[in-house]
Amino acid sequence: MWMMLGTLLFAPEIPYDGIDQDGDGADLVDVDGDGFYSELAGGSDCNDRDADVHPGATEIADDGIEQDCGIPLVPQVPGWDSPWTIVE
Ligand SMILES: [Ca+2]
Ligand SMILES: [Ca+2]
Ligand SMILES: [Ca+2]
Repeated sequence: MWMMLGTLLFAPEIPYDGIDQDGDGADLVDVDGDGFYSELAGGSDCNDRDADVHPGATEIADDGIEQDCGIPLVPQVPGWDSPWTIVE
């Protein structure tokens, strides 16, 4: 029984599965430790393996990396043909 419990306590944590493998009281949902939970766990971090990538991060232009996770910071383009666009 205690050996089994010890095994459970020292089991490696598997992120995002809703199960607390390592016994620290919570499932691991922020692997890179940037303070944003992974999208896989219902959070907003689109890359939980890179602490430099999270919503609100400074976007570096033209480097091919989506630092801010594509959280839109610019308003909808006027004139875009959308059923949701209110036409006056
Ligand atoms: Ca887990
Ligand atoms: Ca994270
Ligand atoms: Ca991240």
